[in-house]
Amino acid sequence: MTRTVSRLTPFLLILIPPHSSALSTHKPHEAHYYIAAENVQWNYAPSGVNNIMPAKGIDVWGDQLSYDKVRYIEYTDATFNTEKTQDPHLGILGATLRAAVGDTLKIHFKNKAKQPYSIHPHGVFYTKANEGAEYAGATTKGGAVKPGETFTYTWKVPESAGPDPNDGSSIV
Ligand SMILES: [Cu+2]
Repeated sequence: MTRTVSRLTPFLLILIPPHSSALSTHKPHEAHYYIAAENVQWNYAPSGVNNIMPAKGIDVWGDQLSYDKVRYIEYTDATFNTEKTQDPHLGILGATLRAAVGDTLKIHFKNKAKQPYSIHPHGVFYTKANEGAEYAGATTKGGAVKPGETFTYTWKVPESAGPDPNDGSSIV
């Protein structure tokens, strides 16, 4: 039996301040990312062992370990042919997006999955068209990108999105 559990996998948005010493020469720029939503089979315990809570065994995942999922996979460019390698410890998580205050993120999103998907960010500025969310009376193309279609989100990183002086050097 294969259960269909299509849930969005989250991605990381790492924001860094403009004034930290390492970034004192940072020039605001556009950061382009190419991300596709794709149906995959995801195995929650490929080792056959529950490495999180061994005493609970592998039954915590139900009667199987692999499920239909949708992942956000990063590619090198707009052809969406070559996947970027991702650190294995990120597991099912989607691409890590990095930006500094003053930058503009351009997220080229292609829906290779079987139903509509979007990307909705927190911590950045966006217009309604770039919000990546749908709710009553606010249907946008980017809020539900149809299978086979592409949408480019534009998100600006304002100073208020960066860490305050007493925060660490980056925030997630
Ligand atoms: Cu939100």
